[in-house]
Amino acid sequence: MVDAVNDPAQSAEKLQPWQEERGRAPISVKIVVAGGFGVGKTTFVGSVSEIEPLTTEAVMTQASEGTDDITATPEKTTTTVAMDFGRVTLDADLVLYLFGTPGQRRFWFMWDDLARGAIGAVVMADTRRLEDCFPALDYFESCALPYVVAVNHFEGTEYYEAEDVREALSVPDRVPVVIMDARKRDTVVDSLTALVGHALDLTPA
Ligand SMILES: Nc1nc2c(ncn2[C@@H]2O[C@H](COP(=O)(O)OP(=O)(O)O)[C@@H](O)[C@H]2O)c(=O)[nH]1
Ligand SMILES: [Mg+2]
Repeated sequence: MVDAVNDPAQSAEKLQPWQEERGRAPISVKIVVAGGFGVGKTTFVGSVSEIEPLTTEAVMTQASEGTDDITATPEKTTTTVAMDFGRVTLDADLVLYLFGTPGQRRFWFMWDDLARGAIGAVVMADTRRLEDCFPALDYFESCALPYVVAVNHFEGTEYYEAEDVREALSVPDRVPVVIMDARKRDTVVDSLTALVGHALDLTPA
């Protein structure tokens, strides 16, 4: 992570219209970004956040050997030890606060706190390790929090249609499934827009 505190150029964040104009009161909502270890949650938050994303990456040490499975992501040398946090203004007056869950099982105790007050969740999936997102799917189904499945398609891996992933995961028809790339801002925004739309559909008028 870039050290924003020590780099004034980096920390000079562009102000959003809702931050500059008096009398403008944006709607702020909380969104959880979940999924297995190495699926791209930190990348997802970093791609869209208009503030320097707060992340608590730590260099993986031998302590996490055997605990964190990096066989599918051998280039990964850091891991999120607590959570990611970012902010994105969608639609001028709708501000999303993104909270990335820590993937590792030993941090699941944090999920209830992260989910509290959220309007919904993005469950990220990697088609090479679909089963890694089952705990997140089960969790959001059990607490009836609206969610979408965002399939982070890593280039060079086989491409699957959204409907194939839906079937493989047994995700209900009402849940949007989107194919995206966590490094590409527009596809991350599309995933978030799908979630906000889905959450609104489920909210009683
Ligand atoms: N090629 C490719 N690499 C990605 C993509 N998304 C994430 N990565 C890489 O995969 C690794 C794991 O991503 P990260 O965001 O740290 O996963 P997290 O554990 O879910 O937070 C990192 O090295 C990322 O740079 C993607 O869409 N394509
Ligand atoms: Mg992470």
